[in-house]
This record gives sequence, structure tokens and C-alpha cells, in this order.
Amino acid sequence: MKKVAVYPGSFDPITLGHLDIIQRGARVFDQVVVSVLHNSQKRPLFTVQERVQLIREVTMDIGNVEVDHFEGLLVDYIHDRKATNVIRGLRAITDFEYELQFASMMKKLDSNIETLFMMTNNQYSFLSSGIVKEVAQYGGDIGDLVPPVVEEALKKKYTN
Ligand code: COD
Repeated sequence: MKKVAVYPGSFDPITLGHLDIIQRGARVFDQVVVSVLHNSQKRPLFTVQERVQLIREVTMDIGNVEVDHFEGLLVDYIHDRKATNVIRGLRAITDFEYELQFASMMKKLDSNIETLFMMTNNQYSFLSSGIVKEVAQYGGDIGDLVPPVVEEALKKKYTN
């Protein structure tokens, strides 16, 4: 049976930390579905379509990665996609509490879904979409934090 994992997130926008997890996840599973949460309560910088497009562009050379978006409960989406695993990235001890809650809730909602945690690559352990947006907003150098296409997209957002 094909092993399908969902890598869910806000990805506002995708960073090199996310991309590293996607590349490594794609070596573990037959298929990785990177899925952007459409959350109508939040006001992200990039629309869902923009975020999906950016992820597609930076993952197009990885054959077993698909990019999608979802709304509502993650567990329902995982059932729709016939996936068996969720991938999450862990950066620092501060991520642990939320991720433990997340994985425990997933187990409660469906005990067959296994959450797989991947430790961040050391060089990205301080990296988040939020910090990238803050630095980009004030014209700081983000060239080694995001793929070039994302750097361009951020520049456009903040000069408009
Ligand atoms: N290195 C490694 N991993 C990283 C890095 C980095 N530098 N930066 C981020 N990550 C990891 C995060 O730890 C996370 O695992 C993933 O990448 C995505 O991160 P974000 O910040 O883009 O997305 P999140 O964590 O805000 O996404 C939260 C979800 C959208 C997955 C969650 O809110 C959700 O599923 N909501 C739907 C409603 C639901 O079902 N809730 C109950 C869940 S049990």
C-alpha cells in the first residue's frame, strides 16, 4: 500500500526550514501532500492561492510531492486524502508543547494516524515565517532564509 503523508501548515510564506522538511519527508514516504490551511479567522500576508503557487514552484523538482489546501479539521482532510501519517517539524523546545498537544489530539481523533516529527536542520532552527516577514518588511537580507522566488514575492508585497 502506498504510504501517503500530509505536511500541513500555514506556510505564510514557505521558508527553507519548511522546504528541508519536505525534501526529507519525500525520502521517507511514497507521497507527501503539502497542504496549506485556509483559515478565514486569520489575515495572512499571502492568499492561499499565492502560498500554494510558491510551494509548487519550489517543490516542482521533487516528483512525489503534491501541493494542496484545506479548510476545517485536519483529520477529515487526512481521511479524504487517504493518508496515514502527518509530518511536523520541530525546531526548539518551545515547539514541543504545542506539537505534543497537536499529536495527542490527532491520536484522540483517529488512533490510526501517526504523527512523524522531523528535527529541524540546525541552520534553520531559529527560522519561522513570522521572523522572515518581519526582516523583509524592514528591508533586511533574507536571501539565505527563503527560496529566491519567495524573496521576490516578499519584496513585491512590501513595496506595494
Ligand atoms: N524548521 C523545521 N520545521 C519548521 C520550521 C523550521 N525552520 N518552521 C516551521 N516548521 C514546521 C512547524 O513546526 C510545523 O510543523 C510546520 O513546519 C508548518 O509550520 P507553520 O508555522 O507554517 O504552520 P502551523 O504550525 O501554524 O500549522 C498549524 C496547522 C495548520 C497544521 C493546524 O493549525 C491545523 O491543522 N489546523 C486545522 C484545524 C485542526 O484540525 N486543528 C486540530 C489539529 S490536531
